[in-house]
Amino acid sequence: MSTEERTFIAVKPDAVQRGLVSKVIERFEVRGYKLVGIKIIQASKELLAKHYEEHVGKPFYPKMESFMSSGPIVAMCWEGKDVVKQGRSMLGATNPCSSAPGTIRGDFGIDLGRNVCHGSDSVESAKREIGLWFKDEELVNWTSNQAKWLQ
Ligand code: FUP
Repeated sequence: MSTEERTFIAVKPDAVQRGLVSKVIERFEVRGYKLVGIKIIQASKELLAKHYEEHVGKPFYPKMESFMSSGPIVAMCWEGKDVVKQGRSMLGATNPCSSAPGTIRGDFGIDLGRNVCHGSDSVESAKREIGLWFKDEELVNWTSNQAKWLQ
């Protein structure tokens, strides 16, 4: 297991349907982060309930569950310096109406539900979410020469 910080980033069904997967990947790649896990997955209600455990039971949950299970999600694990915090700032505010231009949600998001992507909000949640979406053997430890310039 790498000692580098890792985060969980998911491209949500709206963005997969709209052909925005490569845009999200590109932003993390050009920022110098390292992709250590990626897969396309149709999320079950059980997985979503674990992922969004703090929101289960809230009024908006059924609509969000239906949206998040409406099509495939691209689940990714990215690694690098301060990637959890930087990843959140690259995503932008949760509601695309308030996310700054230049952020992923600010550039591509439609509304609070269809907000393109998810990113872990702390190192703790990142560990929990990576464990939910990936098996250990699906994460690859590799050395990027580019990363040497970014430490
Ligand atoms: P984030 O950490 O940015 O994913 O934001 P939250 O944990 O606050 O919300 C998780 C997801 O719930 C958001 F991506 C959008 C959705 N949501 C709604 O659809 N309606 C709400 O009122 C609040 C959140």
